[in-house]
Amino acid sequence: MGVETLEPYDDDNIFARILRGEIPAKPVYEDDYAFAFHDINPQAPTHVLVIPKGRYVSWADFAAKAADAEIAGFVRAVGAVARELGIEETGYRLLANAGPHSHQEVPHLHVHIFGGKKLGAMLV
Ligand code: IU
Repeated sequence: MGVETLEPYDDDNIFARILRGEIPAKPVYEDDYAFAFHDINPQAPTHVLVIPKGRYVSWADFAAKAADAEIAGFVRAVGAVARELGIEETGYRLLANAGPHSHQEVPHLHVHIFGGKKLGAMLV
């Protein structure tokens, strides 16, 4: 079910359950601040989601509430994942949806990493 408005954090959202190990995911990377896994419905040859371990709905929520170490750790993790996926040289796209206008489906902040082919021009 889609998000109707940007809501408070829901501890039963699917990514919270993945973080708790209640639902399996195909892991790519993990450290103290972030977990990365393959998207279940890939939109590109490489399609990985990177999520912070903390309880944040959106980028703005994260930026407002997270400790500096969490922010630095998450940003570094996204970079580390792109390198580990081997797409740093060929290129990739980052995307973070927030709220209903963006079609955010899961209300736990996630950064999509798309790559592995020449992507289409950015659409809004
Ligand atoms: P969005 O930015 O909230 O629209 O993206 C949610 C993504 O989460 C979407 O690409 C789904 O395919 C993906 N996903 C997943 O990888 N595993 C799941 O169990 C569920 C969604 I639900």
